[in-house]
Amino acid sequence: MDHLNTPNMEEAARAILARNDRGGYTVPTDRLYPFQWNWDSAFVAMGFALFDVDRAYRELERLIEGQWADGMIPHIVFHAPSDTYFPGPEVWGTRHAVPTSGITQPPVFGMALRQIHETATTFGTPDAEERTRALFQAALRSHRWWLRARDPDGIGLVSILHPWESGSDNSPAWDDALARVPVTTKTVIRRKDTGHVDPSMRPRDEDYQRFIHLVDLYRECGWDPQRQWATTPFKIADVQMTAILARATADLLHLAERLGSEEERSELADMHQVLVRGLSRRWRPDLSRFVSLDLVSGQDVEAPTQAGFIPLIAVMLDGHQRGAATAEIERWTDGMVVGVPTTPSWSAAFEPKRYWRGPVWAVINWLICDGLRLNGTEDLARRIEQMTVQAIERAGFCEYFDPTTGEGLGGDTFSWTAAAYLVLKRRS
Ligand code: 9WN
Repeated sequence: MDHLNTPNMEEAARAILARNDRGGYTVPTDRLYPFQWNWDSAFVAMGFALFDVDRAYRELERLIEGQWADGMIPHIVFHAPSDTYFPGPEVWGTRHAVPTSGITQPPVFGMALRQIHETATTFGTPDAEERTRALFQAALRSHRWWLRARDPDGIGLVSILHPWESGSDNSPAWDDALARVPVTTKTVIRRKDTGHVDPSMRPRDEDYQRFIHLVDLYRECGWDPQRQWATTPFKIADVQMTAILARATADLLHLAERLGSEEERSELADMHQVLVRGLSRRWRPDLSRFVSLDLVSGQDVEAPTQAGFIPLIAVMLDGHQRGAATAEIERWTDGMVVGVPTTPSWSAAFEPKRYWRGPVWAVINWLICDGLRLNGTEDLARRIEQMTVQAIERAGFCEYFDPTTGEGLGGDTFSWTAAAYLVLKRRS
């Protein structure tokens, strides 16, 4: 689809964001994902910030309409009904005024808020400070929830209790832990995704059975965080999630320098230190990457996935680690038409078209490049950014890309791919 490579690509990206707008919030793509998703919206807001700061704020403001009283920001906010997605609000059975799911997703929110605020201040947007303050408080409440509900033992790593929380749903990283989850469900599974997208590009039915088993279990816990923590067979202290939380905490701390109280600054500084320390302990020199920890088995999660490099957005590596991580990312990308694969081609778990088991995701590359830049590895960051931009120009604004061919896969006219294009194009 080389015809897509025109100077109008940026216009096309903005048109996708406009087309997926449902009134101040953006659906990831029509039909396949007809609601507001947590981390999608944060990436999308950073895309909007480049040309419409007011709309960027709106995206986050609409997301926190779904925030729970305990601070959790759910992974889906069901603002308006739709029957093109499973599982809908009736399966989750949560009790929030605006219907929501009962689990969360990576807290990119704080990273987006800092960026939006900085753009707004540069352009002198009149109500920026007031809007940032309100969103800052929401973010702070959600970070407190993360530490309280998802690191009750204070190990400096936050846990996911469901693969959907990671945003990398069927990643090989969860295979061992998920094998402990029964395939029995109380809810009747009526998948809609495989009616929109080729089933070979989606999680398997067995994955869905286990995903829904966990939803049934947590619904029966009344969505109470302590009961869920005590009963779940799936509990992984995740380095990708922790890294995003740590980076977002640093960004909130930065905002707090001007907008927060002394107490909030010291609270955020403590939180940041705890998370960075926790992450630093997860570096494995023999693997040249970070590894998550399965809290049920007590084992390291050694399956090679992109999650191992995401801590670069939060941790300053020493020279040796930096060289090793960079070489490892290059090794994963060598021989690929487009990198960085979410699972490397030399892994037995590699499936170049199946969702989080190999395909390249533009927002993951965005995070990896932010991490490389933070760690002073500009060259590789620029190369990955250019590769990502070119992949989108060749194949379109697809949900993900086959690393071995560059083919665009999954849903099309995808919001976060459009946002990633706008952001990465400016850098490349
Ligand atoms: C479940 C919306 C979301 C992304 C996730 C991606 C996919 C949902 C699904 O789509 O997950 O949350 O039904 O497959 O894995 O990262 O946020 O784009």
